[in-house]
Amino acid sequence: MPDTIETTPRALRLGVAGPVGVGKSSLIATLCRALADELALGVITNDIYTDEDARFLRSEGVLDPDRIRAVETGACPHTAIRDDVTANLLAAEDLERDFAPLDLVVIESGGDNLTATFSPALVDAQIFVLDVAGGGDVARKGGPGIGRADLLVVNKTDLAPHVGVDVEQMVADASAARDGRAVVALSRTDPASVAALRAWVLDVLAGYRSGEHVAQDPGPMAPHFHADDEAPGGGYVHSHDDAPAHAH
Ligand SMILES: Nc1nc2c(ncn2[C@@H]2O[C@H](COP(=O)(O)OP(=O)(O)OP(=O)(O)O)[C@@H](O)[C@H]2O)c(=O)[nH]1
Ligand SMILES: [Mg+2]
Repeated sequence: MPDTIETTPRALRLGVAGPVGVGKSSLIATLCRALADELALGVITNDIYTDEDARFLRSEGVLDPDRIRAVETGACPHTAIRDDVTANLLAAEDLERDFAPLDLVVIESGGDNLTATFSPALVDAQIFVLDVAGGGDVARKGGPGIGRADLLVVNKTDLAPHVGVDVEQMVADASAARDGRAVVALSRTDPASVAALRAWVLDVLAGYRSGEHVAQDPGPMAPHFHADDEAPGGGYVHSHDDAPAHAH
């Protein structure tokens, strides 16, 4: 019997969050293509009602389909990536057990608004994604993801001429909101931007393995209330009349 137990460090868990349709699944497909030759990968998707994103990623053929697992949250996306991360943690552990050793598990949040971020109990690092089609001013709107995610991606830069957005200005606004934290302007059609994203991930992975990288919490949701809660006194309030009943 050996008197020490060899433990392999677990995979880096990388969250990808951001509003609906900004290109989170596409970014993950791009990352898988860029990294699959050198890293052992797994992906977890979070959708409210379906496994649509997992299906999309499987159909892209970027990974063995069984390395892509879906968590159906049945509630607001932030519930499963922040308030109770159990389902995602179990999915990550399952992936790691089934395909050990993995280097990287990428977790896609369901599309939400500007306020949803991952708990550091679930991910070691997180990317917040905006796209130029959402408007250049979004970068100035702040919030925990824009301000403090480990990386902010300004996506779909190839669309900028069509939607009248100045990418350099949007990146400058985003950088100003982030106290110098990293920003990458990305288009899946621009290999140099994909290389920048790939290099950022490899850098975080190296920092994680050396123990230098520390998971950061970008901060909680803005106070809000759900239709089945009592309204708090004042403050920012929104309700989810179409969401299944759930509590926080
Ligand atoms: N032109 C262009 N379109 C893109 C790019 N990345 C993604 N898209 C398109 O944007 C749309 C939304 O992409 P998704 O990857 O599904 O976005 P998502 O953020 O995962 O969406 P939800 O999971 O529904 O929130 C799709 O039609 C993509 O083809 C890009 O770099 N350039
Ligand atoms: Mg998606």
